Amino acid sequence: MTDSATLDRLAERLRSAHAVTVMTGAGISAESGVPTFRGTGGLWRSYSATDLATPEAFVRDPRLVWQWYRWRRGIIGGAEPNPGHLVLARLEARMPAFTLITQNVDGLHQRAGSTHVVELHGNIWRARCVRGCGVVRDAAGEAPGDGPAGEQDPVPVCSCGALMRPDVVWFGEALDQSRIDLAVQAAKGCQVFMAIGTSALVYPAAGLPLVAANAGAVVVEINVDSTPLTPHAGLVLKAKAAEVLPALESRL
Ligand code: BV8
Ligand code: ZN
Repeated sequence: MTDSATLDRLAERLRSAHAVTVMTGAGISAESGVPTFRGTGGLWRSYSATDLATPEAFVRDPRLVWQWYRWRRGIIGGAEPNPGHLVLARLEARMPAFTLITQNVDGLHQRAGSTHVVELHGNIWRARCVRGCGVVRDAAGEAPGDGPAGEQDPVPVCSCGALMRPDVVWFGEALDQSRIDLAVQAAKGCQVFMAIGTSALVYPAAGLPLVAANAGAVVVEINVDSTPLTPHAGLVLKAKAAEVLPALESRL
């Protein structure tokens, strides 16, 4: 089936749907210049994300981990939401029930105007106390000199004296239960579930499209590549998100 025929089918399903759920991964931010995890540029120095995005890495070398997050903040801070993000924000405004679940910590969906966003893996622009004294600060509140005087790349310290860490979910860490519940509810309650720009390898997020399929929704995959989800998808668009989403919107 051509992409055009698939786009027509998808537009038809969206028009008749009451509830639509979208789950995004790093691929939707790729055209904003934010490196994906598995694509080229996904490596920082010689480290892969799974090396650094772990509690063990933070215990081992918190400064290195903060250097990595600051590097990513630098890239994300200089990036703009792309047409893919913008179409999803507009779809939210026009659909009766629309839930956007993201694995991304970049905050670009919110900058595009999306309001109903479930950030499964947290947000890079917040930091929280490792001791869990409840202090959560956004990057703006983080003074560059927020560590021993004059130290390059200081590790931010909480008012209780403990270290601050990025407010994201690391590998081996449990996701926030209330966010998982929201995501599962949205997957079970939709007629159309769109998985956009995700390699569908990281769990529990990668299980959500199948939750939707088992609840009777049509699963749509938008990705430049095939993934473990492709065989389970009812509609597949092998295309760039920022190119195909405006084409979809023009059909609605
Ligand atoms: C947990 C935040 C347990 C940090 C992230 C079941 C089976 C196997 C393994 C597991 C399992 N259950 C749990 C695990 C372990 C693990 C896991 O899934 N490992 C994988 C690697 C096998 N999961 C966990 O550890 C989770 N926690 O299970 O805890 C527990 C329970 C109770 C008590 C204690 C513990 C936590 C997972 C979350 C980790 N944090 N991020 C940070 O960002 O710094 S994950 C991070 O990686 C992202 O958030 C995202 O989820 C993932 C990357 O995936 P994608 O976003 O899809 O990006 P990727 O680069 O891989 O792919 C991009 C895709 O886009 C590609 O397909 C490409 O083709 C496409 N693309 C590129 N350009 C475009 C495009 N598509 C369209 N348009 C384009 N232009
Ligand atoms: Zn604290």
